[in-house]
Amino acid sequence: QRVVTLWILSKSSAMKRLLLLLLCVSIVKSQFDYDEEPGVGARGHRPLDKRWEATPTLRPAPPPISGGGYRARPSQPQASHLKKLERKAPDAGGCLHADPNMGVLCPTGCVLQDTLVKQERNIKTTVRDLGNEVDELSQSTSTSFQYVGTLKELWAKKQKQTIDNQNAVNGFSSELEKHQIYIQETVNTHIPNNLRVLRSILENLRSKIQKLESDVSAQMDYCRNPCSVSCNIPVVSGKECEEIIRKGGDTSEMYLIQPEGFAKPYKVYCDMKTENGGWTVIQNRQDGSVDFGRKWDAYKKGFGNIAINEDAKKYCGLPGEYWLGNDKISHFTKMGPTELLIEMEDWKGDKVKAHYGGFTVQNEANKYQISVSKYKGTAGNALMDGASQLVGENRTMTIHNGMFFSTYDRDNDGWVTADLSKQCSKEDGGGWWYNRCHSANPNGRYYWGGHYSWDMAKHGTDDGVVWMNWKGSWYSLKKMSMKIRPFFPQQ
Ligand SMILES: [Ca+2]
Repeated sequence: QRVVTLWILSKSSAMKRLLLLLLCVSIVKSQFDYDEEPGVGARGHRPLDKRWEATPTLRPAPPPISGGGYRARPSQPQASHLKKLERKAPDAGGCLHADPNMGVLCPTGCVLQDTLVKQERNIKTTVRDLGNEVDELSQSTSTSFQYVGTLKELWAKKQKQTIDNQNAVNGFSSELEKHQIYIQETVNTHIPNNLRVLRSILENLRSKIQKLESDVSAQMDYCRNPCSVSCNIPVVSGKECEEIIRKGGDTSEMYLIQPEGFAKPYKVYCDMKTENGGWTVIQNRQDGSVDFGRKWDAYKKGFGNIAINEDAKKYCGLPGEYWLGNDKISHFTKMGPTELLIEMEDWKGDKVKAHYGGFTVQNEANKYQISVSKYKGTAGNALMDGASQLVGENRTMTIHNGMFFSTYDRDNDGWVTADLSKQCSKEDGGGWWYNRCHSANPNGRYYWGGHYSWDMAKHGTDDGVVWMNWKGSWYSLKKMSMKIRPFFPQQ
């Protein structure tokens, strides 16, 4: 079949050119497939342009902090009436007429004849008179006939007029009838249907409006005392959540802590249930209520809402969206060996986690350099191994371990180019330990619903709340949280 196709193609020079063009396109396409189509296929990594750039070298992660720590915790037709004329038979008798032309006289008929002749004269006169009368009568009759004829004509005209009128009336009536039927059908069928549809739309809108109104009033109530959220902070405190749980604070809520050597006590959300509790939450995403595209200083000090009120409870039992702050995180991890638990959830409710037995963040002078170790979990080891979808240097340039912290106003990332406008934090939406650029982007932009695409992103890059090793570049997670705890031997 291919031979035949080629033979047909070779018959036409225009087709030849088309074939060549297709070949070229497929060659170019396969090159892009290998080396990532710019814009559309942009992912966590930024492929190297070998003409100008040298292969980046991985920055070594600082050694883990050792020492200190805790010991193990315990759907019809009209008929014509024509009359036939009757004929009477002449009388049979014995007399003959007086007139010889009319036959033989009977023997006793002479007297009868005279009488008849006399009578005949009288009769003739009478007949003449009668004839006159008949003439007169017939004259008057013909006048009558004429009159009758005229009357008949008039009547016929009148009748015709009547029939015409009747026809017109009938025609008009049937027209009216049609209209009436149409109107009735419309009224009986369409209007109730339309009314029903409109009514249901109205009901629907009404319930939506009611819901919105109640949401608005609930929000108004909430906003009336925005920060004096009646959160009773528990009396029990400690240098972090682990110490609090050891002191008997076993509900997950907001506590006040003061780590050793830290200038002031601060509020933090403690998770006292997950994997035996004692976790100090340092990062939390759950509804997109807080903007994570912030500057260096904001990331240094921390931002967001530590905790929110749980319905009908006096204490803040639910975490808010926040970033604890790089200074606090750094200080915490330097008190002793620290472990990091990253939990995430997609929009269907599936959950995975990444646990790092070792987690250290250097101080600001050292650009909050990150070090993670001892991975175990179900999310995939993005921080240490890079994106599992990539290979070679494209993968290694997405490793976060050993990277400095970057924000859009301070570029410390692993993307070193002559073009200073190229910055991971600017393109990927948050403050983070970007390399060139990421396999994990927990502080990225929050996309409602999960799937998003390059044309929705501000810079065409995968700037969502991403963990590539689990959901790839173009899926933004519903929930993501990072919590830390002093590392201690488990029982
Ligand atoms: Ca850079």
